[in-house]
Amino acid sequence: MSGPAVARSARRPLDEGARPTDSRRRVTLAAATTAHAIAPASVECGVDRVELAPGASVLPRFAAPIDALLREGVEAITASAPFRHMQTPGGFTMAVAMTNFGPLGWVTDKRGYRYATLDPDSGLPWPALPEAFRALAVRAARAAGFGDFEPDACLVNRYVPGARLSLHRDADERDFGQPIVSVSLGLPATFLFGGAKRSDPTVRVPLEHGDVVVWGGDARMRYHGVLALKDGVDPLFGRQRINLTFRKAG
Ligand code: MD3
Ligand code: FE
Repeated sequence: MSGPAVARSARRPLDEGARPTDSRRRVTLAAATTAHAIAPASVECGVDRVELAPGASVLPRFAAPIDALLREGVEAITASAPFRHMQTPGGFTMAVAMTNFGPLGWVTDKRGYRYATLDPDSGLPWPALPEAFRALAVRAARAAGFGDFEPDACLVNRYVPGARLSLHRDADERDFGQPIVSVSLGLPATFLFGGAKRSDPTVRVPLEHGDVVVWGGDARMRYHGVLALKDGVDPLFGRQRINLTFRKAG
């Protein structure tokens, strides 16, 4: 096996003062996975990047410089589209609470999984996606080699201690050629990254506050999930983890 697949240059994308990924964390991330070479695009734009597998890149702390703004944005939308625990088609209540931003929102109920233009709880359109959120996702996708990403959906997941997301694939979007950009905020979590089949082995990827992961290419349809959240207190988000997933769903 080759060494950790990481690269970093002096220029930072969002904030000159942002701290670099410490070397222990780079090694932890790289050791969790099979190391892969880094495409030149991310090196050119000066972004730390760890490639978990072909098509899957972690951008450690990429969102940290705008974390306060992201928290305010999430708080603002939940005033009009509150977090709720949706029902799976099989009749289970999800442990993760969800809401959405943008033209399309992911929903699940007894009828199945789908994207909807209206919030089923209010009958109103989902809150608009703030420009700073959209720009963050576009920049992250570009840094990972996906230059023409235009998200039309942002699913917001809230985990409290004990909440987990079982192994699944994201298959409700129209074009699987489009990546998914995920932003982790608040308490750390252990992400499970599997293979093409549910029964394939998984690797555990630690995700921390501010980490952005871009899932595209060969990684796009792999099984994945999140282990039960450990208790703790995040200085900005408190006793919870928020995950934003930006998608081109329609
Ligand atoms: C790997 N959310 O909302 S984001 C989901 O942390 C979801 O809340 C998790 O899985 C969370 O569907 C994980 C990371 C993620 C998103 C999409 C993927 C990983 C992925 C698509 C393919 C492979
Ligand atoms: Fe998913």
